[in-house]
Amino acid sequence: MCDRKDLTLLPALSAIIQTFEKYASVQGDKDKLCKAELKALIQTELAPMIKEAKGGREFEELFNAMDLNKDQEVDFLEFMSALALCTCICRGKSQNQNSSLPPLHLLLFISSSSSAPIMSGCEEESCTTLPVCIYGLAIVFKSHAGADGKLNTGELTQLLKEELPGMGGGNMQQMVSQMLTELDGKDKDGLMDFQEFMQLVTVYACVMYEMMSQE
Ligand SMILES: [Ca+2]
Ligand SMILES: [Ca+2]
Ligand SMILES: [Ca+2]
Repeated sequence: MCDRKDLTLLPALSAIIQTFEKYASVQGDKDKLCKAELKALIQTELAPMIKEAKGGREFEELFNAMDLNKDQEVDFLEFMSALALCTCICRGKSQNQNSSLPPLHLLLFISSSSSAPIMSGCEEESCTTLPVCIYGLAIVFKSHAGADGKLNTGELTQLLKEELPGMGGGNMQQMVSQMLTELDGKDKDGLMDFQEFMQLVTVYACVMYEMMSQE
């Protein structure tokens, strides 16, 4: 069975990157998902997250929503941003914040209160599936954020130390306060909520993606 303690940030991100690369490299630009590649990825990897097979017009809407720069391809930043957004919507953190979100709902059905639908799609040999990775990111956040559901300086420092060892080095404190300031959204509360955390994860994942694809 899936052991939640095994779901840590780096393996989850690395599995997300590998999944993206697997599908993006099928045809054309190997760093971008064309429509056919995205469709294959969603149908194969996100099946447990989708209520029913989506096709035709709904897929077009989804693709257009994900393709932020309108080059008819979905690159890793766009892909990761969509996953982050989905995860936030799942947790009900970004409700009524952006009216242009609806197409992304096509990807979703994760219940904000229960992990059962995702974990039910987690067979013994497929613990690194995309939905499980996404769920893992939420677990990482939740396990550090405490009762208020937000990360303060100490909690973020602890999270980074445990999940991203080697990061920050001697300037950990400075880096943490910079992160908190830069990613503090509209609420400006000096704390990192889940949506803000997912922005951090997105940036980090993109850096990781660059590094991994240069190897
Ligand atoms: Ca491609
Ligand atoms: Ca694009
Ligand atoms: Ca905040």
